[in-house]
This record gives sequence, C-alpha cells and structure tokens, in this order.
Amino acid sequence: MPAFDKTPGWLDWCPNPSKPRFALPPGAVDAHCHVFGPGTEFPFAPERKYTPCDAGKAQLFALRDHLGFSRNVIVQATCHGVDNRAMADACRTSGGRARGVATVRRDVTDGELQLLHEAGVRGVRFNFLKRLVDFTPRDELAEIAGRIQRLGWHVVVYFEAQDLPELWSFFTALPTTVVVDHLGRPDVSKSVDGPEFALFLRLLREHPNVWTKVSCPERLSVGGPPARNGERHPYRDVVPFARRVVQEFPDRVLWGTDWPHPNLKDHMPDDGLLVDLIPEIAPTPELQQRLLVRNPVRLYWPEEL
Ligand code: 0GY
Repeated sequence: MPAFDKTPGWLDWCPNPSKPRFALPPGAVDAHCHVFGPGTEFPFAPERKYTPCDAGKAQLFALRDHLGFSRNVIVQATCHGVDNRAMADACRTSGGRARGVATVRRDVTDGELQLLHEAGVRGVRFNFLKRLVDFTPRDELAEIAGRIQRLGWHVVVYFEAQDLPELWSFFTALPTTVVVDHLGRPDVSKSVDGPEFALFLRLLREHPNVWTKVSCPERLSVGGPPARNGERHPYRDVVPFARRVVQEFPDRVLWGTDWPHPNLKDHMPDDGLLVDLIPEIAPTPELQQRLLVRNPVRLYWPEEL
C-alpha cells in the first residue's frame, strides 16, 4: 500500500472537541461530513489536489455520538476522486445511520449506481472549485443528473458566490433537487443585503427545488479564529447570512459539521462550538427541528415519512 505524505501545513481535525451546550433534538442529522481513508485501506485518488490526514468512519461515528447527533450524511471528498469506496463502506457499516453523496463520471455503469444506492447513497456532488477539481464538461454533468434522477437522488453543488452568475443557467436546468453547499460560499465581508447574496436568495426564491446547507461558518468567516478560551460563539459574521436563509426557507435547509474540515489553513474548529452556533442561526425549536431532523430525513431517509 502506498504511504501518503500530508499536504504541507495540513491541519488535523480537533482531537478533543468540547461537549456542546446546545442539546440537539432527538434524531438530529449531521448532513455534511466526510471520511478520509484511512489511506492504507482506501488510498487517495491520484488526481487529488490535496493529501489529508486519515479521518475514518470510526472517528466520524465517535464524533457523532460525542456531539449528540443520531445520523450522518457522508459527502464524497475530492481527495478520493470518483473512488467512492471509503464513503460507501462507512454508509454500509453504519447500521442505517449514515447516507452518502457520491462523485461519479459519465462512464459509471447502472450496476455501479445500483450498488451505491444499496450502500445508502442518495445524491451526487458536482464541484466547481478549481482548487479542488479539474473541469468536467457541463453536458457530462447534465447526463449524470438525468441518470441519477431515475434513482430518486439529488445533486449537491459546490461553488463560490462570484461564480453563480455563470453557473445559473446550468443549475436552474437540473431536473432534481439541488442542494447548495455552504450557503453558496458568500463573501461575508459584504452586506447580507448586498447584490451578491441577493442573487443567491433569488436562486432559492425562484427555484423551489433548490436547497442549501447553512454550514461552514469556520470556512466563511473573515473574523478570524475564535479565542481559545472564553468566547462560546465564534464566527458571528456568518450568522446573519445563515439566519436569513433559515428563516426564509425553513423547509430547504440542512446543517453539517464539515468534519474533518479539509483545507483549513489558519485554525481547526472545535466541533462542539460549531454545534453551539446552531441556535444563533435557527433561533426557535421549530426551526431547529426542521433544519436538523425533518429536512434531512425528507432528503435522505424519505421512506420513514
Ligand atoms: C468541504 C469543503 C472543501 C473541500 C471539499 O471534497 C472536498 O475536498 O469539499 C473545501 O476545501 O472548501 O465541503 O469540505
């Protein structure tokens, strides 16, 4: 098995997250997290843009229990390319407590899609960040969306706010539910009432099949890392953006930790603190129930409804 050297400066996940003060509702879903390897068992993809630390399913499930979540949605990370084995294995062995989002190419066979479905996969991810992936032609992505629609899956898209105008017509033509990662990555140094975020809100307003994850305050914040001791609610500059979306679109929002937090350069968040931000962005028990339980169940465990 090949040995992998981590990308220089790579920050490992927090080994001792605090216990959240916010008590998650029963059945809460961490709807955006990843597994990395372990590299000796599930080697990273040759075309990867970074080499992470190991972050396997046992560690993910331990974090789930520590924070008080019931379930996970494991999103294929780009360091594994289109080799979905680590993610699918974690879903398959979770005792029904994890569902997945895969990455596939046009050459994926119907048989392979069926096996992913049986493992628990319910969506595919299209990534538009050049620092993470090479370009895939739009017609290939459209073809994949048409095929996975027949399985009842959805499409997860990851892009940055400045690219939304160019991607708009592609996204709005997709035939499935479309879930936008991390609030469409707004520049939170700009106004929540400004034109950039207005375009994102318009996407949600005009297209009822578009959902979003109000996740990654640690990635979006420009306020810098939180003080190590003292402040219990860091990343406050992201709160107005997340709260605006939760309040206007309460039935189309998801929340996730983004553990093990790939590509953070300055600091690694305490996952307990991230959970403690939830009541800031979803201020009522009703909104929390939809964000953390009802919405992810509709998308990932619909057979329970
Ligand atoms: C995230 C964000 C990032 C990375 C990936 O699959 C990935 O490699 O999604 C990022 O670097 O912004 O959602 O984990």
